[in-house]
Amino acid sequence: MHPIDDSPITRDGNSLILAYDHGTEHGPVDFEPMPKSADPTHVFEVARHDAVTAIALQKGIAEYYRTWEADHGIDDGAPLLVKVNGNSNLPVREDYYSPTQCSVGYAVEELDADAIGYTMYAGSRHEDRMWTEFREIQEAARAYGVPVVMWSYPRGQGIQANDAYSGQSDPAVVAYGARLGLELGADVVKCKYPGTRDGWQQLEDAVGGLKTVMSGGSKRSDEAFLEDVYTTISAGGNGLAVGRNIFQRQDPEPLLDDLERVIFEGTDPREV
Ligand code: FBP
Repeated sequence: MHPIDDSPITRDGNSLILAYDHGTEHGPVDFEPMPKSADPTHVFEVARHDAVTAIALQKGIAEYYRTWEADHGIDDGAPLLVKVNGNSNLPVREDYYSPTQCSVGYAVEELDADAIGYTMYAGSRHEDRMWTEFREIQEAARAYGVPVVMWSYPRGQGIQANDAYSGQSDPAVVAYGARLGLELGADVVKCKYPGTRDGWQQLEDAVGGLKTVMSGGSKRSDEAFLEDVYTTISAGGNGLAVGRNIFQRQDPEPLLDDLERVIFEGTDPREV
């Protein structure tokens, strides 16, 4: 059986992954609009909503999560997706690169991870290195029987220099990144929303049935956000991996209620 088929990170084939790796990727600036979100335990509580099928954390916060669960006697928290690579926006690099900080063995054996996450920057000067690192991660995840979610974000000098592409949000670039998830052996591919239904359809047409989830992006209104999510679901998408649109809200529960209906019941947001 394919590791995603009986994985707790999906429900009826779809997922809502609450991403909370922003302290690594963007820094504390992402917590400023909602200062309580800097406290991981606040977000761990948010992840207990029924709609959430996984919480995506870097190694250190994943250790914190498991300790918090044990200290509070929680045995029904959100499944854990350990993001095994990541990078801050502090270093000066010649191009995009996301180094590995956690082995799959540590994630599964020590953290009891339900899934593994990996960011891939195809188009960067460091693409070759990342492909090699991903190979090791994907093969280790197969050996443990845990699914791999690829954050597939083509970006860098190769994209900028290619006249065929208008940038990292170009639907052709997003679709290429999604296809690489299939080619390289991911179980779910997480992609930036290319802005239109046609753009998401182009991606779906490229992935041969691989599960796809939309990357949340910067905070917008409930209506605009739900509309984007519904657009991807109605074009064949399998859900969402979202951070700022949840934890930057004072009370994310009503939006999670609505997302649950859109993602798992296919409800048009104009009806929720
Ligand atoms: P958001 O919903 O807040 O966009 O989070 C999704 C995510 O992929 C995070 O996992 C990650 O920290 C961030 O976006 C990376 O975004 P970018 O590389 O575009 O800055």
